[in-house]
Amino acid sequence: MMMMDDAGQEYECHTPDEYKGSPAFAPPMAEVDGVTIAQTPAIMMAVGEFCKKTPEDAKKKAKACQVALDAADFLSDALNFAEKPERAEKWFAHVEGLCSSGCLDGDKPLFHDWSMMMVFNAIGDAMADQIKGKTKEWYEKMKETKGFKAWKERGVPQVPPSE
Ligand SMILES: N[C@@H](CCC(=O)N[C@@H](CS)C(=O)NCC(=O)O)C(=O)O
Repeated sequence: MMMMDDAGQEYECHTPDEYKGSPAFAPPMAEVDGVTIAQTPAIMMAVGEFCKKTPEDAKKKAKACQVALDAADFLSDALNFAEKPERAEKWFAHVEGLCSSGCLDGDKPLFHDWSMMMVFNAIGDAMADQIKGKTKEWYEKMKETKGFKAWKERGVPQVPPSE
């Protein structure tokens, strides 16, 4: 949603129970140009392509795909950061490298920036003391984007409430 709002792309939101399309194991799902996609990184890549928020260069595109998949692993690992703080340290060091090398760019966010932003949305407040340097600069820029502000305004949760 943030990426589409940032791109000025119109979209509709539906609840998972309304879904009657091709096989997809679990929400979130997105219908992009007539094709239904599940799995967050795949959704981000497909929506990024549709909204022209994908690097044109093949090598940069491959790296961007890596970052979207990194973001999914980071979020999954974050569930265990209380028991494994060294994993948090390793992930934040990795993101600092991505920001320092310009791979994550808050000035011109692409689908992989939005993928990583979902992680920071989820854990950024709780782990604010670990967000420093170039990562902090990137995160602050992302929070100032049209896409982030529009998503905040909509008040739609990033994940459905647990039952
Ligand atoms: N790897 C999937 C995870 C999907 C997932 O865990 N979805 C949750 C909601 S956030 C769900 O509703 N799961 C229901 C289920 O697994 O049956 C993704 O990245 O989208």
